[in-house]
Amino acid sequence: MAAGVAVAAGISLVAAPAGAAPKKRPALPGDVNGDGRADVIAGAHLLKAGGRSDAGGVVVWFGGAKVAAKARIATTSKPVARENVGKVLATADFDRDGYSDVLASGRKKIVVFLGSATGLKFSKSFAWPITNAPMKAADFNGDGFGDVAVRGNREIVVFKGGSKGLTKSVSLKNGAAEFGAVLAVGDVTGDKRPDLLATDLGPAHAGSVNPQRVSVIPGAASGLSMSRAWAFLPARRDVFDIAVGDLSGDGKADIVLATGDQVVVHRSRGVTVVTPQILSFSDFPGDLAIGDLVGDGRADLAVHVAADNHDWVEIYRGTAGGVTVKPARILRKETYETGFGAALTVSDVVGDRKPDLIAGAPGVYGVGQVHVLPNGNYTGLQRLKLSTSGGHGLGFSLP
Ligand SMILES: [Ca+2]
Ligand SMILES: [Ca+2]
Ligand SMILES: [Ca+2]
Ligand SMILES: [Ca+2]
Repeated sequence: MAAGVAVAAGISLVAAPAGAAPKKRPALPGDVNGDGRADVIAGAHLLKAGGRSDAGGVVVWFGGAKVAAKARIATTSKPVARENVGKVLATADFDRDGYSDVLASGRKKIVVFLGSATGLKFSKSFAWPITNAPMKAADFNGDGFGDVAVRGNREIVVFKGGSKGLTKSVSLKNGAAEFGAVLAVGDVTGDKRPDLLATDLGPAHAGSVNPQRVSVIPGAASGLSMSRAWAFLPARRDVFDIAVGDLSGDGKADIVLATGDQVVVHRSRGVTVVTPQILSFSDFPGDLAIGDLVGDGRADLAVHVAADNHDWVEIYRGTAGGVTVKPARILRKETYETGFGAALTVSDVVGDRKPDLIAGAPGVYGVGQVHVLPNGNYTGLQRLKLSTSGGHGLGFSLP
């Protein structure tokens, strides 16, 4: 019998070849310190660092039953004035060492920070044609290493994770001038692999004559490829945020678009989307996030709404047909001008395996906080602050 193979009662066990190091289990996305709980990660693009104004950086608070109050700040090794690092963030374990890493945008650059037991550490920067480049991370090819897609010049560049970190793999193009202007991630096709979603144009594209087509580029073992992509034309062309999650509970992630005065829910059929459900707003819908905040096993939709210097978040319960017409919950206790919810994400930072709502609150004069609402409720609310003299501008961006 070959070494490493044992056969007993019809069951065979194949051991790892001698000498092969066991592969580390990748960190949960957002678990920077590798303790099994996602951490709160926020961009602080107006942070003063090394005496340089608006150099920017990334802040992490470690998750826990009570999220650690200590803000751990990471900046580049040589902060540059007005570089605004951290306006856009993406997180995954790019080198599969058990610590989630962060890619952050800057002025004409993108910056890699690596996770560790003590927080994020600057790794390297790449020159980049786009400032504040949209980016989304996920393990698109399913090899356990986090990958990341970043909008470039008339293309989306995919960096593949590996034991040495990120390396450039493919360029995705479809001829659109602003391909990737809005990016999102989720398993729209229902094969348990994350897919990348990308718009052709930004919502403010000057002289836009074409509808703002949305492409779905399926994740696959061979990586992302336009050859498998499909697309649909939303009725609106002012889509500025896309959230993806299985609201209907059929195993295929549904696609929700935020526009100037509507939220448009397209249920996924795997290779196409159905005629949308439209939620109309008399105020202004903003950032979107999806996760099971109601706790019924089906994902729900959180919508930031803004009106007259006042901001709140509405939570719509997922249903077989999309979402409920009326919100199941309205989170509206903030005073004026906090910008509560201007950035939203859903992540289990408390560590009870139920998703929590993380809401950026940029605040007046860009002082800013990040609010943690356990399971999307005020009970147990934590307001995280950045306590440095030069700290401003926190809470605009979440991965
Ligand atoms: Ca953690
Ligand atoms: Ca890592
Ligand atoms: Ca991968
Ligand atoms: Ca679905």
